[in-house]
Amino acid sequence: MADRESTTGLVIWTMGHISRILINGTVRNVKVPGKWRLGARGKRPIATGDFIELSIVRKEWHMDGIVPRRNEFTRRLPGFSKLFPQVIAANLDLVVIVASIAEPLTPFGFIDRLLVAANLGNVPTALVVNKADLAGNDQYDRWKNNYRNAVDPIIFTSAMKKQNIDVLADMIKGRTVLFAGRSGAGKSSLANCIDPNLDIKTREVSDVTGKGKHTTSAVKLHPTSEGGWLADTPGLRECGPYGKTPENLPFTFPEIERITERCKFRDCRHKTEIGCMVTEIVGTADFPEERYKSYLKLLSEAVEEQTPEYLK
Ligand SMILES: Nc1nc2c(ncn2[C@@H]2O[C@H](COP(=O)(O)OP(=O)(O)OP(=O)(O)O)[C@@H](O)[C@H]2O)c(=O)[nH]1
Ligand SMILES: [Mg+2]
Ligand SMILES: [Zn+2]
Repeated sequence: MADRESTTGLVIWTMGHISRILINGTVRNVKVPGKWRLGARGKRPIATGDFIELSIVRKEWHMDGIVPRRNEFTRRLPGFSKLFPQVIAANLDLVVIVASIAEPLTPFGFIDRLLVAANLGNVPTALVVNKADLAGNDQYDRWKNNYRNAVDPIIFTSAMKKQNIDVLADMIKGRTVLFAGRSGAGKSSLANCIDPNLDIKTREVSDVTGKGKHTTSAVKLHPTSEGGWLADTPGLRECGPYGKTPENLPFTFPEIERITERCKFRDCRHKTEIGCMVTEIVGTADFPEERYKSYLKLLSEAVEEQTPEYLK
């Protein structure tokens, strides 16, 4: 009897019951077992960037297991009352949060949600503020002041005027990177600037809503030069960071995390507690008001999410 052939493959793209997996240099369609599909109760679904243990059974590749992830970028699946994780991508070197400074302006609150999701999943982050050609110095300062202590690096780009594309290209060189952000922010445009061979589709920002329409349909890894991978995501409308709790949330805000030990109470939630050092610095350069507002909003969501069903 021949040895059972087995190997490890990389998920390039996955949707429903089919994944496209790079197996020994060839991309193949492989069926996803029910327990690893999106929405399966209590399980982490399979994701782009996953390494899969595979073996050949009756001439077909079968998934035997998901190699434990080094990290993951996950949100709660929108539109469900129950909490289901949607792993957007796994095993990343970097999440580049692509925001646009205008047309459409990405709200700070949304960026904060992506930062929290990445921090919860242990994925390093960078903030790219695109469409810099549409903004002036005062707006750059507003962004820099808000995010200076929250994320590093922050770069201002223009896909249209080709500003700072070299800096971005250098940042992602040879790495596995996910571009995340709202529709119309310019993720696909930036990806194409970095590597014209990628030829990812872009589309006009919707004239009616100014919000931009979805042009990218699923998270897909594209091979880049020098051995890296770039995942272009469809614009995310919502991001509910999955797995946040009132206890872990303070550690996903670097401004809080840096000084949280100096609060009087160990379990301080940095709201109205006596001896809270965090509330002392809110509104200073160390912790801008807008970032604190995001923290409070996410904290109340985290409290809500942990309320047992029978009390809701
Ligand atoms: N002025 C200006 N327009 C830009 C820039 N980058 C992208 N755009 C325009 O913004 C629109 C949306 O760009 P896309 O690259 O498709 O945006 P996306 O983030 O990939 O959007 P989805 O795929 O829908 O998530 C297109 O019309 C681009 O030409 C920029 O730096 N400056
Ligand atoms: Mg796109
Ligand atoms: Zn505190």
